[in-house]
Amino acid sequence: MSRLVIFSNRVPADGPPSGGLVVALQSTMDNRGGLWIGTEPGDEEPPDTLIPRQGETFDRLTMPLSRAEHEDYYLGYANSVLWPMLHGRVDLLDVSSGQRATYEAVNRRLAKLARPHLRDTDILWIHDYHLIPLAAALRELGVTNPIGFFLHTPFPDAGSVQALSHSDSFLRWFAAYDLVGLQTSRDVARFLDAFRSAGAAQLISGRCIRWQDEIIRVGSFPIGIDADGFRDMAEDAIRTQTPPLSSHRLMIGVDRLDYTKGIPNRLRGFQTYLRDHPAEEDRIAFVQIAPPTREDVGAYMDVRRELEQLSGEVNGEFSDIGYVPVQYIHRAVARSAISGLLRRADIALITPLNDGMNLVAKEFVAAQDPEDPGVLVLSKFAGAAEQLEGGAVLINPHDPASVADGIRKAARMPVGERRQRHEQMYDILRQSNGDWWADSYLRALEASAVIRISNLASLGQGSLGPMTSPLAAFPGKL
Ligand code: ADQ
Repeated sequence: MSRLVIFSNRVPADGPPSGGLVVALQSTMDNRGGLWIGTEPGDEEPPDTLIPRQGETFDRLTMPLSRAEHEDYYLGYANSVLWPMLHGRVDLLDVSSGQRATYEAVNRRLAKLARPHLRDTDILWIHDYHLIPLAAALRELGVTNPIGFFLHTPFPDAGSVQALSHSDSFLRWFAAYDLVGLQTSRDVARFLDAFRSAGAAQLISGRCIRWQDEIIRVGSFPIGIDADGFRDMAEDAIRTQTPPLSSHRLMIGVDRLDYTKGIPNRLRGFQTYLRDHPAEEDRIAFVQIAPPTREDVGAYMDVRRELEQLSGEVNGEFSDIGYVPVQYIHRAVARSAISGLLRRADIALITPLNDGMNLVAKEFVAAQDPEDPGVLVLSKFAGAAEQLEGGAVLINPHDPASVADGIRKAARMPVGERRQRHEQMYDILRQSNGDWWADSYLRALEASAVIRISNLASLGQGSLGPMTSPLAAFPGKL
């Protein structure tokens, strides 16, 4: 088996994983071994070399970033331009051309420093929006290995891509990959449509496009979790943890505190629910865990303020002796404690405005007691909705009445229906778990690379008609 080399912005430390990308990839690397390369914040003058980091099951190398690189590459271009753009929040774009140059320069420096550590037989798998130009930089250095890319965020609509002043170079970065992996088939349709909208695109198949003399392959590979492992952790957790002291039904939200996660929207939806259902027996205690992330970026401070104000407002309006409607925990909570809380919860309220997948939705389903499962209330804009739409209660996070209606439906759902919905979702999680995700992606990557190496040119031949919109397959859904 070829050695797998993963690239991502951060390299995980030894110990329990945190964050969606690491949660999903670490078990693959624990089982298969290999090399994981990333960056880390460094000093004013970081060494121009990769530093080995401690780790047991696989090797790790990091490239320390200078303070200026961290500011312009990580906080700047990646998190203040690409992250909002990829989530369709072009109103939050903070474009400064210097930042883009640093973003490309960091990718080129990483390619140069990684190059001597690569073997001819390695398979390279690059992750997420921080490192999109890395394959192009590696190819410039003569790397011919299979190189795949996986985007953990949604792929945006063509209009958002065009809000970048260099949208053609953004699209071109993807052309250096043998395979671009996205979370959902809707993302694939948007990806193809972005090339169509940029002009001179021809669809070779539903998964392959010719654009400005480049062949680009794409596929949807919904990221999965180890459902049985998470269920076991949740069972252990409730045996050892003290239960919360509330006699009310428990509803839970778990997110990084990010404006894409729609946390203020869910509080407004909960507020609407409480206004519409004043009876004692309809009360629900809502626990929202939202630790800080990216606090140096302005938009994150705004959402924190809004959330603090809204939870105070809801508690002011509805608190009673023995009842506090909202408990907002603004710190990281251990994964095992989260699994126990998810298991205890009667409802999970997951309302992102836009989300690549949302692993918490899957973790909630995995954590449930199959005999008495809780109900997943899920935004239709989470990637997870594509797989879980038959079992979850889907809502529109922009409409407080829709959120409130989802909560009411979940709170009143009879046990028979809860069991049947849970069973359906759990089966899907088991079939498409984290190992399946990585294996199916890597198999497809190897197949794509074989085609590129053996016969790239002939694929683009033949008479291909003008491309129609791939989004036509998603009527009313976009
Ligand atoms: P994230 O935006 O980080 O991931 P998510 O998919 O929900 O979002 O994954 C978060 C992971 O971190 C989960 O395993 C969760 O349990 C954990 N986590 C979340 N909040 C936590 C908290 N308060 N304390 C401790 N742990 C917490 C990105 C994309 C997602 C995509 C993933 C994986 O934005 O759309 O699903 O990558 O591809």
